[in-house]
Amino acid sequence: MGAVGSKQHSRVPKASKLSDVYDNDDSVASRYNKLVSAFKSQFEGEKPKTIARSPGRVNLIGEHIDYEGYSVLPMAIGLDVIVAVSVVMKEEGNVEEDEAKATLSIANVDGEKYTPKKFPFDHEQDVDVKSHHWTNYVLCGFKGIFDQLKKQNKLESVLESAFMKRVKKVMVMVDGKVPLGSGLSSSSALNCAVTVALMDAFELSFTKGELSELTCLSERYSGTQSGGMDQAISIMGEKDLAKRIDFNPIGAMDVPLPTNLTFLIGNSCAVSKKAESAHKHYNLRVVECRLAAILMAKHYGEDIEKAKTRVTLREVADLYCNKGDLWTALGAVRKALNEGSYTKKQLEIDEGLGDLRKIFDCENNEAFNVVLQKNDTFKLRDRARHVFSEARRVHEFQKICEGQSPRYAVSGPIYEQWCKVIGLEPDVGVASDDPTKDFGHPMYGMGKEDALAKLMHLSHESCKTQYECSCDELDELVDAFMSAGALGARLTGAGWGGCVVAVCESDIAEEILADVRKSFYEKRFQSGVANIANETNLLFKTAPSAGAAISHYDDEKGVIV
Ligand code: NG1
Repeated sequence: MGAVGSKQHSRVPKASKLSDVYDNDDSVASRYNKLVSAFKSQFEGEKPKTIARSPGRVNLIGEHIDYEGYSVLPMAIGLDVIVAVSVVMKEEGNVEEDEAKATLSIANVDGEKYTPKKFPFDHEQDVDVKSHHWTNYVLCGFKGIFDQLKKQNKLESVLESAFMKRVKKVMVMVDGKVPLGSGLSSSSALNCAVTVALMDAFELSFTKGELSELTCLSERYSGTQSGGMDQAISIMGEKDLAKRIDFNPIGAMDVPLPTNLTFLIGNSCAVSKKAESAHKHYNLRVVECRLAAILMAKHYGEDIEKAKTRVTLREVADLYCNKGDLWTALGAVRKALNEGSYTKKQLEIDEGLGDLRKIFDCENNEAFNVVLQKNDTFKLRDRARHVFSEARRVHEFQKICEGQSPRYAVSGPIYEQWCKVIGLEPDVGVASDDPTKDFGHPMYGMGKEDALAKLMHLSHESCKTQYECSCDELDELVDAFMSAGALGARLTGAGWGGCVVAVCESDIAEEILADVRKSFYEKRFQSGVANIANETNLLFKTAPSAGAAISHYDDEKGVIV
């Protein structure tokens, strides 16, 4: 079966009953009831109108390449964020109410841990990135809706509409089940669920593609230079299908996964504090990739001022590397970029880039400003090597899922070690005049399952050694899955903590879970690093789940309609 089903032009589906979205609606029904009661008690008896949900995701392959323009291959998971919203309108002819400023009140079912906050109903307010309150992501979603209207030249007319002029207060109640800081994209699930709920409550309608793009951009208000994968799969995910998410323009193609394989998720128990550490992790990588793109453009003879306008590695590879051929791009990396790190001085003076702050528009971009203030060295070759090789692995992974025989895996340096783990003889490298020599290892003749697993494992090695976004706990958990009999395992999401995704033959999934529980989690339960009460959210099987959905609450029937 070929890649089909680009769904960006369709709208978020309306769920008329919970079983439209969830497999098990008993526990889900009580969760929705709890959301509704929390809403009523927080907002003095008001009733919710719209309830939207948007899921977390697990990325099967394609890490840290979405912001470089390359396709990634995630699937939505069953864990999601649900958001109940209602809008109270000003009473007609009530002068006092007419003059009062409208408000946006945000609360959480777990109000002790996630305290409520009230904001003005003002889409121009700033998100306070210096204090990392969970409601920041709700504000991102709120602002994104108006940004989208502006982009569509509809902002003025919507603001002047009878509906918007009469808004008195907007109430938002949230319940999240995606574990925080785990690489399963809790932040985007929240941002997307809020955006979809508010869109519906404000009587607006955007396509899935528009929602994916606007939530990608709006999440940047929280301080990370988000790439777009998480929001796109949260909005466009579908039951039983992984998706290849493309960018510029955004799209989601169905990728059927082999039915005899099961995907497992394990949380490393190392929390990745994405927003707080962005300057030395995520945003630093975005900066390094851009610098790599600029130096590659310069290597291809571009005038320095022109080269400085290059933003992504893909842009440069498409122009100069045999129309974006990834093998050629990998070869070019070795010629264009030095091994090791560049200092700021080397980049500004020796490479002639001038003030880096200007390139990254630091006056207007605080996220990049902090990166340049806090870092003096930038690794470019390893980062670019990861990006191009990972993009290639995504391509191979999709093709194999679609039935093509395995061909090449683009490997990192410890390919031999991996062969030992799964008991294969290391392949002989490819011809020595081939630019792919450091990276390419044939997979001819390999079974589909082993080949997919191999790609996942090589992806982890590349994340670990080239992109340096793994950590000891993630590596230990990858090893625990492999020793337990998984075919492949890798960190998923941004890394530096968070989760591992592993793949195994379905009939031994339970055995593997039991083994990993013993080898990785038992000691953590004992030491208190992990909470045993939370066990089912730490280690579990997962399958592709539905994406965002909208439902409406009917108080009389007391159900979702
Ligand atoms: P996490 O931090 O795991 O949700 C982040 C980015 C993605 C992508 C991955 C790395 C956001 C919201 N998400 O995911 O776009 O770049 O890292 O592949 O920033």
